[in-house]
Amino acid sequence: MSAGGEIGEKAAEKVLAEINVKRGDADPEATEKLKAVFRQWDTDGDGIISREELGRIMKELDPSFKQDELEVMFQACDANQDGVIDYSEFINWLFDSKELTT
Ligand SMILES: [Ca+2]
Ligand SMILES: [Ca+2]
Repeated sequence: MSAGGEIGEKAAEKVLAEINVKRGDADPEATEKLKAVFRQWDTDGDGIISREELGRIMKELDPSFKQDELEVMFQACDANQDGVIDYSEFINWLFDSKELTT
């Protein structure tokens, strides 16, 4: 995929490790955990993750995370490039859209 793939992938692995979910694990419990993470990241509760929200979270996960890395990663996550990350883009990012297309 794009140049953001690697940075995005590392971050995704970190997130999955935090909630103890394996990549591609589609059981209901894993889905519930991911939903909970999405809600947690969506701090203003509007159903989407903005650049600012993602930036805040990544800084929390990794204080050395840089703004330009965030930019690259955001581009990688925002598949339809409307400037925000919705739930399906979030799932595709964490679970690798190559294997999970729905
Ligand atoms: Ca939001
Ligand atoms: Ca989007």
